[in-house]
Amino acid sequence: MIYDISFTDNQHSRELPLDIASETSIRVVDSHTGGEPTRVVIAGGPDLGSGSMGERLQIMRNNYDHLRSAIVNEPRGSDVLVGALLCHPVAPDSAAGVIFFNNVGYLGMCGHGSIGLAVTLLHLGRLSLGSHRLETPAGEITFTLHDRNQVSVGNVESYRHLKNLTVDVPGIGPITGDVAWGGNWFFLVSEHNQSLAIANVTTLTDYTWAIRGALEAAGVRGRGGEIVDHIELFGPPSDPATADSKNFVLCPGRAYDRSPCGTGTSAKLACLMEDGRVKAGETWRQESITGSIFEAIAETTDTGVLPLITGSAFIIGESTLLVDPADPLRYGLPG
Ligand code: PYC
Repeated sequence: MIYDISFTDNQHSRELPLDIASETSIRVVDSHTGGEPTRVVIAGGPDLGSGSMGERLQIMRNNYDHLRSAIVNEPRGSDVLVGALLCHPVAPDSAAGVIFFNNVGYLGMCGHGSIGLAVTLLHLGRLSLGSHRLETPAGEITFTLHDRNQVSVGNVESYRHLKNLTVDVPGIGPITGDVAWGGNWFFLVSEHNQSLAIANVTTLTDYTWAIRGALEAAGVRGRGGEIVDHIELFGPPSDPATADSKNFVLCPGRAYDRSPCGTGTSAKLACLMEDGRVKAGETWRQESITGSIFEAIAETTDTGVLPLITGSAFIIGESTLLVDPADPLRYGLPG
């Protein structure tokens, strides 16, 4: 059941010109999902019209990118923060629409962010427990609120695009992986010589950043020509009794995902299922570099898999961001 969801669009337009109002006061709720933060903008965001989430993303990118930076970048945020702009949905039976963004740009979909958004809407009393539809730039997804923290996200169709692709990475050598879609584009690497330990994140960041650069230099792209901007390394779990695999995920702005990455886990599951290593309906437990775990199952379609990702989020703050026109750093440090 949908309660009185009020959306970010036009929150202050009755009293003040939108630009002034939206740059003055932005209400946000912060949560973390397995350690990865989500900042949901619940009021004071820009008016992006009534088109699809993909169309609104383009308007935000073209006209309001300074607000993205103001909301997630330092000094109000940090490189690791993912923003989620709550929007009016197009379809009346959707609970909401959302545009996800980070320190350098926008995300088609975000698994941990959808879990964070769901828990935020429940926390605000705007949604009840149960299943709801959510419109994202990558397509419509569903989420089910099991309780105040645990959420299952029915992600967009996920699939492998390229198998066993080898790129020559300067300073590292040949690296082989798969290019797969899970709502974002991933290069998934299981064969590497890295230790997936939290103490090693600086080295892991440099290593995966080098792989990303090599993919770009080699012209490796997603199916529609999109940049492959998430790099995912896999290794053994800390404890095989609780997880099947541990990952390290490099995000587009060089931050690493503290959660197991919902879209990355979806991409992984698509590859595992195509290889027959996980069957439809079997659970895959993906551990993150910080030790948090998502559980994933999927059913197959003609062209990929439909993953269901389960994780938990916790509310960690509610605040009003103030953007003072006199502040030379009002739009944040550039990402
Ligand atoms: O959970 O899908 C995800 C995600 C993408 C980037 C950061 N988290």
